[in-house]
Amino acid sequence: MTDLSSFPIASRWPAKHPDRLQLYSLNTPNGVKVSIMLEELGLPYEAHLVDIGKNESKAPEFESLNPNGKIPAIVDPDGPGGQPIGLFESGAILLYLAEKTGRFLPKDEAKRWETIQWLFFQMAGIGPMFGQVGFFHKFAGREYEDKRPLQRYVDESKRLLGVLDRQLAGHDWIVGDEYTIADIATLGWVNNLITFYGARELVGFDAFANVAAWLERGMSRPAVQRGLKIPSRD
Ligand SMILES: N[C@@H](CCC(=O)N[C@@H](CS)C(=O)NCC(=O)O)C(=O)O
Repeated sequence: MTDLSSFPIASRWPAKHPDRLQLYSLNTPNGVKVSIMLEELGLPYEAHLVDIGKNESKAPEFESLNPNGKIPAIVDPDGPGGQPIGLFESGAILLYLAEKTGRFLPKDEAKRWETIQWLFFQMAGIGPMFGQVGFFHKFAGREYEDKRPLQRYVDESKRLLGVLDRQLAGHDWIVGDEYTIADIATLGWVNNLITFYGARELVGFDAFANVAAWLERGMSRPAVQRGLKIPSRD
């Protein structure tokens, strides 16, 4: 029986199956990257809901795993050398799971780096910029009289969608014919922008035909549909 007692997070969110990978998350655009990946892989895992609306990601037990106080985070009882490992930052977790399983990261060296490049594009560009659109369009920032911050992030998001649209021209997935962690990282964010954030018209989404077709392709994957709901509040 695996012992997770060296991870304080397991005292607040106890494992029913300590031999399975433990996911601490919520089904936000960053959270679902990991649940989609785990669903795609079919790895046994246990999902724990961390309610960021109740500041649970700032609890000392959570911050003992992620000092940055944000979901998602994991503990894999079967980490390197068979020893447990804790990880945070969704991009790092996707890379870890891809390397562990040999899936969703191309074997070809050049394609592998291309995938990592587009994963970083999501982490450094799409996520932060779309997130600001959410803040200024849907959440507290909506009330701000000065609309320039909203406009800045809308313009930047449109620009990023244009970059993605050109990259997707002529093929099904971000780095070509292979579905990779770059797609897994990006699908939830694009979906969230036009659904939960209600920014479809604001960013002129329908002008990005390649992105729209790619999103539809991604959303038709059963693992993506399942991952988008894990872990949910209800
Ligand atoms: N770069 C981080 C970002 C994680 C992140 O921003 N998570 C949000 C939810 S999408 C969060 O936990 N927010 C709660 C808070 O900031 O208190 C990652 O990709 O893992």
